[in-house]
Amino acid sequence: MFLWGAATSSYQIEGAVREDGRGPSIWDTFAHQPGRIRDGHTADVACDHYHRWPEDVALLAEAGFNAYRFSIAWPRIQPTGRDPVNPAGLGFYDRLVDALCERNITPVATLFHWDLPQALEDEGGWLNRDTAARFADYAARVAERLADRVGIWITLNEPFVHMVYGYALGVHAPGRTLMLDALPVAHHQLLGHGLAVPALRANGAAKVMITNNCTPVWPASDSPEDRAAAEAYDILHNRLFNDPVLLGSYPDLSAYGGLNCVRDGDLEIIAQPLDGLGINYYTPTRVSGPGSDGLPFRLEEITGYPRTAFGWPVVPDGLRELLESLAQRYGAALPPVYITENGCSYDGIDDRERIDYLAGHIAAMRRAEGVDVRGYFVWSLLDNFEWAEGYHQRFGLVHVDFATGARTPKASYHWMRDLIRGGAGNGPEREGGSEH
Ligand code: GBH
Repeated sequence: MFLWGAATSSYQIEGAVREDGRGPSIWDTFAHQPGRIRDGHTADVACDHYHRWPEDVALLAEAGFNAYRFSIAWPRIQPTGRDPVNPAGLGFYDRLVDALCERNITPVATLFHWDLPQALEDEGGWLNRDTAARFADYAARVAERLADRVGIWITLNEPFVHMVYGYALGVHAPGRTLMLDALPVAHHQLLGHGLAVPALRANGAAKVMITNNCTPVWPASDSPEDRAAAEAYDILHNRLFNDPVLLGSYPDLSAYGGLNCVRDGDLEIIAQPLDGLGINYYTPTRVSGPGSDGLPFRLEEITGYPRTAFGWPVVPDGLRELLESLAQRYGAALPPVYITENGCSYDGIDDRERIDYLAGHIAAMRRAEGVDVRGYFVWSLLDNFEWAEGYHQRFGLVHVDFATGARTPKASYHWMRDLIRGGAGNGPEREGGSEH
């Protein structure tokens, strides 16, 4: 059965950051530092999902979603990043998973959506190889409790973004500005993924995958310089995370100074066979080359497309292009693909632009040839804490009034419900539902 779902992440929706024994995460620390988040917003309360989750499960059910992608906050499970486990933290996700199952909604659980326990950051975070082993232990603890009911496990969400925004540019937690010295963060996250896969399966996990955010890379012109820049950017953004997982090898990273922290046997650990590949798609990336700062590329604006409220260009066919390029590059090594995030920021409850966005991207997904696409998850169920933007960007199918917590389904929510009811639930290939 094709999975139609909505996605969220723990830090962006839960709030209740000091409740029931949760330890601090790097995002609590970061959001409370002055100047980090637009207007000084924090996620201390966010959507208050920690208390309002029954209402959110009801919203999923009423829309007809048969899957829900959420993430588990590591510092609720292991407040310091290691045992002992905090039973109240596990209990929260246990009740959530039960409620989803009662409504016939497949739980899709992400283990790491960037909220690392602060205690592990104090030991170097993902720059420290040991964090990979800690992650596998945490994965085992969660699976012991939930694997009998979770349909799909996702180890990491977007290790590229966590490395670049968190450790290279410092615009996300933990706020480090290491530029190319951040590269070990890629390897240690991937190693954590590779160690977690067998830990999850040993504890009963049915399906395991990773979610990478991928982007089609467009050279700004046909010049050899721009084409070389596009290839270099493709290596950093897409292949650095897909190649080791699917092929067991790193692409040529010499333009970035190489990876010096890889030990014998690491790539075998990372290249565990997977049950799927999660792909988050938002926009293509246009580059020219080379950059002026020692980088082999320069990011260029994409013109000639509409933009979301965030300013991101809306390029639905980029999703088809991306899926087909994955099929071409990886061939038989490409497992079934799940679009684990796709969505946009727009204001308002009568959000016709979001309907156009979703309709365009779902149509593009259906056009893609040579890829076995098994699921599509809208980012996001709820308006939520959009990282460095605070509450300014609204990605939800459901509007949240952050003063009261009140939820109001938007036009796009009703549109998704009609799409799923119209028979789209039977497969990605069928044209279901109404185009408004
Ligand atoms: C995801 O990251 C996250 O998983 C999720 O938590 C987040 O809330 C959601 O997306 C929305 O941001 O400036 O036009 O070149 C998305 C990663 C990185 C994708 C920046 C778009 C830049 C677009 N994004 N990227 S553009």
